[in-house]
Amino acid sequence: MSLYSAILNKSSKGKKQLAVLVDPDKLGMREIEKLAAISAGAGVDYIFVGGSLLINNQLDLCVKTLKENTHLPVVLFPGNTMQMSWKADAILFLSLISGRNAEMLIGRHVISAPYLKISPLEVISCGYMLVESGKQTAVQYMSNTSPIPSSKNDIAICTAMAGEMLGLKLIYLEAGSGAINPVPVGMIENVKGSITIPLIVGGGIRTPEQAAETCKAGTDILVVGTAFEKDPGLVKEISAAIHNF
Ligand code: 1GP
Repeated sequence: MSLYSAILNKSSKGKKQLAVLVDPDKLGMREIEKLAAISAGAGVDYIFVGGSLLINNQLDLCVKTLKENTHLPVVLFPGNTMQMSWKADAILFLSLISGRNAEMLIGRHVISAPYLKISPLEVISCGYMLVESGKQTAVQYMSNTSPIPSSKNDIAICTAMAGEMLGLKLIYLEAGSGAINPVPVGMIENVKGSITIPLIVGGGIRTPEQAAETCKAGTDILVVGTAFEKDPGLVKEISAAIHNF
């Protein structure tokens, strides 16, 4: 079964899914091994790999280490076209539909398409939507785009609807890594109510309570990175909070 079919299957049954985000620049291989082992034992659904930059050139090694230490699907969540590894299982082919930067909407995709075509990666298209979250985040700066204001549910709804109508397979509401404020619950509810494809939400989730609230609002896949880098013990707690939801 393809990864996307598995995501659709779980989402259609109302099963909440947790993705642990690993940024190869922020963790050493020992820490990655440990996080992989904890994730596998805690019922995590996916490992996402990516970051705004790749300073250490450790992507391949990071994916290999993850694959050796867990059976979980490893999904590339690339900050740019350099972040490719054939060792992963799938890639989120992100189009930054909240912005008006043509490079992020389609330009980079044209460059990477022939490479992805011959790769063994499952390519899953994803409408990526940045939401204002209290301060400028790395992804806003690097993408040179403005986020959707957190109070503008109508803009978020229409953007997500357009993404689905264009044939994108997932919508990702992103507050940004380490965001002060996560995506507002009201915006998640509104967006979820206006699309039929699975909804990913991430950025600034630090507690099991926030995780449960986010899932209750309609998130299908919750992504957490920073909180797990600081305290890998939280993986178990947040996984329990969303899977027993
Ligand atoms: C960032 O949504 C992810 O792209 C996760 O954010 O690091 O704040 O958990 P955090």
